[in-house]
Amino acid sequence: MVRFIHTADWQIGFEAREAAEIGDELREARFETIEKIADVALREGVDFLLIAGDLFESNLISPQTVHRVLSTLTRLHPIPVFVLPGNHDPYTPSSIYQGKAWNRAPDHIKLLLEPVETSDSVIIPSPLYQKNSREDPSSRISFPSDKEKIKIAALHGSLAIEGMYEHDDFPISPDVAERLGADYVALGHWHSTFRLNDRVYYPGTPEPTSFSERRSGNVLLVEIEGPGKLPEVKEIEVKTLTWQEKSAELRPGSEKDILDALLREIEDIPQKRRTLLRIRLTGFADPEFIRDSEVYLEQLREDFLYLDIRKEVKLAPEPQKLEKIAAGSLLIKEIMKELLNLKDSLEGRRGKSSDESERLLETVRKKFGDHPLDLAKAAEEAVMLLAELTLSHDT
Ligand SMILES: [Mn+2]
Repeated sequence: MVRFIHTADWQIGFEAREAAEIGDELREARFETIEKIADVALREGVDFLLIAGDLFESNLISPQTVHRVLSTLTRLHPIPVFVLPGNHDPYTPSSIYQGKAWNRAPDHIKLLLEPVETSDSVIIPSPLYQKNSREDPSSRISFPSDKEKIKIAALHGSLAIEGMYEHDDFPISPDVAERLGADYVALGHWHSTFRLNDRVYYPGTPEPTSFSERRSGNVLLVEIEGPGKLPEVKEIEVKTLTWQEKSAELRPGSEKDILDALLREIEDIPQKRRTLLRIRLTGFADPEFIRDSEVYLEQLREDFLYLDIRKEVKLAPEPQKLEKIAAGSLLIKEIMKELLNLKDSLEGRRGKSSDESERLLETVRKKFGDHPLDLAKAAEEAVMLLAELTLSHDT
């Protein structure tokens, strides 16, 4: 039986490009989080802690920072800590793992360059030696067939799932567990917790690094009864800060209701001082409303650790302006009329549009946006965009 914590992507020394002003707080939060990971490991009495790459943000981390990480990991003694070099901290001649600070690590902290064995398991790593590669890191390793131990592979890279990886980002074939005959494949690199199948997992980064992460902030507690048995994997939340994105699509005429609903949602967010909030406004609104909304949104700034307001709202032209534009060109007038008719008829009988309007709308959708479920909205947007294009062309 083996029981261990699988984690990765601690990114200690985090550069925090997305929220640079609070970089220090973000870097500090990571230390708070790794202390929590140590607490979990001690509380659960695990056999070892496995860090599957990118413990450090880069190979240029200060000796003081390295020392701080080592003192947290020293708390685990004598529980072994296995550290795999990832693409952020590859094992190069100038690697952080070849530096003086790291070399003072006590013996229970072990760099995974070669296979290691515990009483019931064998861990085969594929350490990274560079920042990018088209080679599958799992292609370099295999398990000895004579071992009657639980087989664990430690890899850092991107599962080669169509649309989810870059070709030079250490692509890992999704059949990795079957191919290696591994009981468990401990992956690192993706920042959200992700289960590919019973035997292949990403724990994700224990401390979020971006608004785009949907499922970060966890470590995995893995238990495997014996060779060939299915792992039992439990997700444990350890994050210190929360990155949240709230968005609303404004519609002319109902901007206020939409914004109010958004503000109520934001009001309900717990632990605001520990939250980074991004508000994204899209759609159309009149200029005065956009100015007013700024006042409301700015008031939120002091409640949150960090606030990023993204206004991607397009100005909604006044009806008179639309008429004026239409009067300026017969062609535009015709197109607008067509689109507005279409919008009206679609709003009148939602979901029962004729083949002809479906075809026209299909063209509109391809050109102007992706609203497969709301054809009337697509038509309306097309009118707005047409007006906008014509306006900017005029001036
Ligand atoms: Mn990585």
